[in-house]
Amino acid sequence: MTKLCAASKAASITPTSQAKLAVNWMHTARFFTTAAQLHQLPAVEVPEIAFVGRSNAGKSTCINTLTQQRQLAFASKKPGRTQHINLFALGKQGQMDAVLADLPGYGYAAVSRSDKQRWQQVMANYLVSRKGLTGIVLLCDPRLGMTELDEALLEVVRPRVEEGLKFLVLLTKADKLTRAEQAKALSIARLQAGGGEVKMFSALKRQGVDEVAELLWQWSHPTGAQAGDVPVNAAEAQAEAEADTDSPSKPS
Ligand SMILES: Nc1nc2c(ncn2[C@@H]2O[C@H](COP(=O)(O)OP(=O)(O)O)[C@@H](O)[C@H]2O)c(=O)[nH]1
Ligand SMILES: [Mg+2]
Repeated sequence: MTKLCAASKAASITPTSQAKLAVNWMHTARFFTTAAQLHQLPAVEVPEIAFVGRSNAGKSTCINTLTQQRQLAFASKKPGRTQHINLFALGKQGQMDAVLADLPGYGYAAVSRSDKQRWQQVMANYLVSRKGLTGIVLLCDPRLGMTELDEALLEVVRPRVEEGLKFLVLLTKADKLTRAEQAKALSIARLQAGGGEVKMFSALKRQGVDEVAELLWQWSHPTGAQAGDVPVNAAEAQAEAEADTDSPSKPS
């Protein structure tokens, strides 16, 4: 309780402390539930952020890196086998304030045509009609670029994005590209995403981790954090950030 008060007394949240708060918030992620069909998913009252992308794009690795948990989203050695929508809860225990949804990867060649069609349908239903869906992170291996399937997904969500659904394209495995290649991949993806937000990410180098955590925090807390909403360890991060530096607001 005292820690929450300490956080709420902070005059303002600086960019660095906000990133720390967001990173610590991501670390609260834990398994919530799993379902094979949209109608089997529970309704949730908090913002939900979906991670989508082709098999092997680096989705599981990205979720594990963002949440600093090795096995949260199973980094499958057999792409296309995780055919469930998995939900992870974020926020202090007993006070879930957002949900991450890990959707099955698409485009895996060895999956039968009927399985592919079934999954495209489940995914499209989810993206079009899931209530509470606040944002989508589309992961894409920049060495492949945005493929037809990614573009089909963009088309499916376009009406919701026009109505305010948040959207981020994350170009993964940045460590495999030179700086020049990264710059080129970013500009191509920005064109394809129609001006939407695009960022580079590397789980290996931890590139983009703070920025993505901060963006997801902002998507989930559009009016800013209320003291009571701040998870305990995020509040700790805030207090630490205040103590870390010779901040002018620190009493002398
Ligand atoms: N070099 C590098 N490899 C990565 C990165 N992220 C994922 N990978 C590799 O890409 C492959 C697919 O990753 P995975 O997370 O299972 O992809 P998913 O099918 O989209 O969930 C695995 O061999 C990962 O080790 C990254 O940032 N850098
Ligand atoms: Mg995976």
